[in-house]
Amino acid sequence: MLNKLITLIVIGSIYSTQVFAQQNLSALDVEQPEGWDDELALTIPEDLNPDPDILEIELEARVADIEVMEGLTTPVWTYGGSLPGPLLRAKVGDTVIVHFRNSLPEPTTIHWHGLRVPNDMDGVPGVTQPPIPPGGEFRYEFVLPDSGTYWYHPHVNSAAQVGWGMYGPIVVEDPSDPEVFGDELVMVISDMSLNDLGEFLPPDNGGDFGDLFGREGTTVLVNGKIMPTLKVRKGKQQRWRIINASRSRYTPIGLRGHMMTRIGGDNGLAGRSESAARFVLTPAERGDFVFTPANDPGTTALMRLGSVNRGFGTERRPEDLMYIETVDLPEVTPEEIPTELRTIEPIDISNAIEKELEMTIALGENGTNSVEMGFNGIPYWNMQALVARVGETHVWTLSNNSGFNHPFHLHGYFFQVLDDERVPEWKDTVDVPDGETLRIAINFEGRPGMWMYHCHILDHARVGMMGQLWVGPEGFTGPVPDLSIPMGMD
Ligand SMILES: [Cu+2]
Repeated sequence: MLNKLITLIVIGSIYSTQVFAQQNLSALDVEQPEGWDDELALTIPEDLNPDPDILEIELEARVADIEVMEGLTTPVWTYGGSLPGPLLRAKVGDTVIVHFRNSLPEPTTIHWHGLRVPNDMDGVPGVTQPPIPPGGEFRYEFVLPDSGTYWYHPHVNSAAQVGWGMYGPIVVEDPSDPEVFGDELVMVISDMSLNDLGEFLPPDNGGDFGDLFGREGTTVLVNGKIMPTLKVRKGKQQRWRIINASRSRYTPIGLRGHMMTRIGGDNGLAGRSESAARFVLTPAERGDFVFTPANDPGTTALMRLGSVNRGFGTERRPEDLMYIETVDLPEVTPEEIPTELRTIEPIDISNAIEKELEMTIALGENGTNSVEMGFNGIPYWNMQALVARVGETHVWTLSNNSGFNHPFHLHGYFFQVLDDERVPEWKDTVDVPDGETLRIAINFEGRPGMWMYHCHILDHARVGMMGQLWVGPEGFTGPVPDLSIPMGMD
């Protein structure tokens, strides 16, 4: 009897020691669950250059048969045959060399969204380079000056080409990022317009209404997959770098019962972290989050894109996105995420030059029967370039009473939104909601040339909501080049 009691006490104490130990494990003491991100794996390109500071790859744009919907093949337009295109990962200061070949049936280019590249690497047809014809090649080479989450996509017939699958992620690492952010997962959210046979609907589906509302795809994808499963362990944090690569869809991110911690966005870490139940990403916008799994072990949750109203009649029901499976392992204690992340000095606007841009929609006006969008009432094919000079600081007032939200994107330069309510951060794409006015500050720190600005609802850009910015050399006083863009250069 006594022996039995002693045995029980010993077993009991071993058990409680184990439980105690597991309850005290912190997020950094354990690995992610086995195969946690297998279903979200991205293609990693072969680096042809032995120099650790150079990422040199071959990239071919081509049509590839991909099983997007189960049991059906879709002729997806791809970079390198994968959907999304390969993940370009490098660190701040590295050089990227891309030997690009166009094997598509129509011209294309690559625009490196958000990267502060030299002007001739910006990928805008007829502006910074000729369109690359079928069978043509182009060598892109640039240095990565800034950490952050970026992406690449065409700037030719981009509403259609992006809708057909032409996008890929870029991560520029900052080696000094704290380990407590967790293991990294890059998620490219996109959508495609497919029929029941897995075939693409026409890119101009819905005619004028499609242009006006922006075409949201029928099928939502994460890393090219419908409803993949991500495995998590309760308390074990993951760093989600999310890119919205949709041509028109806004993506509200969140999971029931969880607070998301946003640590950054377009151009690296924000000034401080912030928590909320959901964050909306516009097309082309990125979000950098720490996700702390809070569901009980052995349960699976459905993560959805929440409902969002981006203007008249656009509100949708929530859309299924992916499964979050919490594995059956004891929970661990999450790491503390710092609040202060980075010092972001406000741009000095005391001598700023002011510009005003109103985002406008004309319906059956301007002598046309169709939808025409623009800035200050002018579509891009009639627009003269805005002018700046290296060394200048500008404040642009972006106003919108068009009935729809528009995500404003500026090529080549980061900006700051002048709004004390917002977390300080660098951005290249920002939502301008209907009925609101936003002021952004830009410092033209270098890299003269012709740059673009446009709405990143690509259907809106195509029907005119796009313009050019000519950044002249420092102190330039000569005549400004006459620079409207021909139609079709979107
Ligand atoms: Cu728009």
